[in-house]
Amino acid sequence: MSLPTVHAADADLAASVGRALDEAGCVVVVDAAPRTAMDAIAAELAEFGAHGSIGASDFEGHRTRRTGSPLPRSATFRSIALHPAVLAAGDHVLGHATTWRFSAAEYIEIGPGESAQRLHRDAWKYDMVPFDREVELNGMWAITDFSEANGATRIVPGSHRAGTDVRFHPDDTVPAEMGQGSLLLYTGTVFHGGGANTTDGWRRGLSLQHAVGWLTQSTNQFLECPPELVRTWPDELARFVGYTKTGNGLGYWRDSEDPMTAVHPDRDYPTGWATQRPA
Ligand SMILES: O=C(O)CCC(=O)C(=O)O
Ligand SMILES: [Fe+2]
Repeated sequence: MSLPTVHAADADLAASVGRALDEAGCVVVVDAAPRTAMDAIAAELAEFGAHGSIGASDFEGHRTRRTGSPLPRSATFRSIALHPAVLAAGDHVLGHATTWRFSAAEYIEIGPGESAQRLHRDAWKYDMVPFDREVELNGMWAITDFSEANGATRIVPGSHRAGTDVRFHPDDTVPAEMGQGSLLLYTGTVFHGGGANTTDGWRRGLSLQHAVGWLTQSTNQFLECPPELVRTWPDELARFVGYTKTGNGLGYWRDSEDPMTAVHPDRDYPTGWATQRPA
């Protein structure tokens, strides 16, 4: 099985993305953003690379640099975090929940000589609980071109349907080869892993995680994106990073207040536990 691809200019992008995710659990959205946007993200994050960790574990990679917190650090990433393909995919896969939201993003630079990452399901992070539905919709922006040789993410299409005891072999994988500016989207149950980099260049990607609102986010968004920072962002982005009520009585603060009152104390928001879907 090869990876389904949809062009970002597809007249019915949401339906095409949804169909691919149903069938394969993954899709490559071709030319989802201009190459210049990818170069801008790389430039904006470059100064933080020194803080990125190398060699923390086999899983994280000993020749792989991971730089966190791209939302507050990259204005260009903020401008595409709510990309129509991401919203369509999230609504399709996680629309069963009252809300779904951003969970984390990480700039992953796979260096020369890195070996392939162990195949995994991202949703395993939730203590391997065998959820009866998808709880994550994740992705990877190609900040550089992704080739099999430079470590393109390897995916097992269709593995979202496999039972909890099934494991896959690297031979079962397909490299998500894509040009700079394309976007791989996949559900939390799809087996995948970073590829081996046999070139002398770096494979740079911006990994995305989104989850249903009733699960803890991977990175603590309220520390990374505090109210005084989020105040300068569009409301829909503030909601997306987590300033929203969700479920049946989750995410409010103080006296049943909407967390947006912490972002905009001058505004009135309804109180109470009821969820307001993000605008
Ligand atoms: O770098 C990649 O291509 C994938 C990384 C990944 O799947 C992860 O760290 O969970
Ligand atoms: Fe992963």
